Amino acid sequence: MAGHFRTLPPQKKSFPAQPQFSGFMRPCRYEGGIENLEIIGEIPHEIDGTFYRVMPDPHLPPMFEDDPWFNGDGTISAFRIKDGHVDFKQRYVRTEKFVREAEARRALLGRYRNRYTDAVEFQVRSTANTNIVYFQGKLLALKEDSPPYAMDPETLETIGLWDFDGQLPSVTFTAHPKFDPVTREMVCFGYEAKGDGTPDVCYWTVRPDGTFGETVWLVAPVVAMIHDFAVTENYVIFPIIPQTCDLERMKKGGEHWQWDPTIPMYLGVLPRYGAKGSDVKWFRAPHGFPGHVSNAYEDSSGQIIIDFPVSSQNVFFWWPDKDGHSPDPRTITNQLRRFIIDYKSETLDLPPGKILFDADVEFPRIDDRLAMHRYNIAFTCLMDHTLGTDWPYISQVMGGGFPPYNSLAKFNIEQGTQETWFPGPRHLVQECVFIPRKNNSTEEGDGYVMALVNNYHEMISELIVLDTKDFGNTLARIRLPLRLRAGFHGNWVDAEDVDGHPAPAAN
Ligand code: V55
Ligand code: FE
Repeated sequence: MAGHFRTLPPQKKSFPAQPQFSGFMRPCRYEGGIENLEIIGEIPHEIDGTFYRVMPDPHLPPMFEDDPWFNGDGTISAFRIKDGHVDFKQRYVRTEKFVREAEARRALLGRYRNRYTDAVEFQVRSTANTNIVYFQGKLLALKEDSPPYAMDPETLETIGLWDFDGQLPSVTFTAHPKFDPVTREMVCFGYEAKGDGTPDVCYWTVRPDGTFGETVWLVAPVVAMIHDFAVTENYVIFPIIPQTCDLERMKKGGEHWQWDPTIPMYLGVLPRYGAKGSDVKWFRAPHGFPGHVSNAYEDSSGQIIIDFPVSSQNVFFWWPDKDGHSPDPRTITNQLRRFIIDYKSETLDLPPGKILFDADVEFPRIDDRLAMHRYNIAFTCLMDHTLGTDWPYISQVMGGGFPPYNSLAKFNIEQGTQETWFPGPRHLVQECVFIPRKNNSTEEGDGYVMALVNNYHEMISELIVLDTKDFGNTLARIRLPLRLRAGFHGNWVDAEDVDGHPAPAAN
């Protein structure tokens, strides 16, 4: 039976002396609330809503010393912004892992996505640590190996596992569902959708009333990670990350993932409506690591345009190749590339994609009113070594984690122009969100950008607000009296949006 092949190691009383548990990455383990956060500058009073974000934050010392950052317990932070004030709240998601470990006062879940290393048998291994989205009045805390956990958006109490009233067809659920601003559907998929090591992918849509629309089962050419995906009016696209799974390795207690430099970067394209699984076409771009999708749409001739950062290296360097090789994390860069795909094309081979900007970027965000439609503006995290970051200082206190980003960028794709916001020499940035301006402005990208930044000088976190019309300047810097570790994704839920998502902009 799963999980009982080895004796339970004693529980550690402190966190391992590893970069991912040190410095700014030391676990926060904080739940609570703070009203009226300190603000430097002014938050425009028209901003009325909540910024939700999630970070992996181990509640207890992990079973294994080398436990990766990706395996920490999901912690949801909420910043409620109204009348120029900010109230902060934070809670762990009460996953099965969290609840059972808290009760046992010890780690019971073993390696990342390897149930064979667990101390007990879990129904669901989710850490709920990757994304937090709003749907039908609830928050869904997401981890791509499991169904969502639903949470109360006001109290951040965990409601429980969410299977959409028994409709969920897949055992897994992506951390990156897409929200159609026109049809109001939530477009979803799961991979390893029939369990660990299965090549099955399930694609489905959830209508705004919660009933399921399309459900299509398809088969991937490799069992590998599909972290994000893309949706247009008529297609869904699945980019495959060349980190592959081997069930036999897992059964021996090894890692779920291994980097495979020999496979191409597959892009699976499926018609969005009325498709069968056999309608999927697996296009092949040159080997590379596809990052988070900026946006995708169809041009006037029906070709699919899809933009995402690509790295030539293994971004998940802590899962090396079969020989144990992985790149020095300081050398990993990503460039935003544009791929153009004709679903009807005879050939499945694609060129490497056009580099849109000569810049090292990740975590692209857009004006979500134009999701799945022609767009022109992307906001991203940026690494620019010319900006004057104090690396000798930061590197002593930052701890381990993702490739760090020292600034935010606003890109205008058609014009080829870039604007940059730099937080200062002892700061690094996390993923941003875009908030549309309220005065009936439907101009793309007109509004505000909000992001959490890490202040290494004071070892605190700050939430910053920028006006996209004056991108280089800081409108407001909201200082937390505490430090929040590196997180993944977050989303803005506006008080004005009936269902938490913006209506389409005039296109
Ligand atoms: C990602 C993050 C994850 C994960 C798989 O950024 C992929 C990508 C925080 O966990 O489990
Ligand atoms: Fe992600």
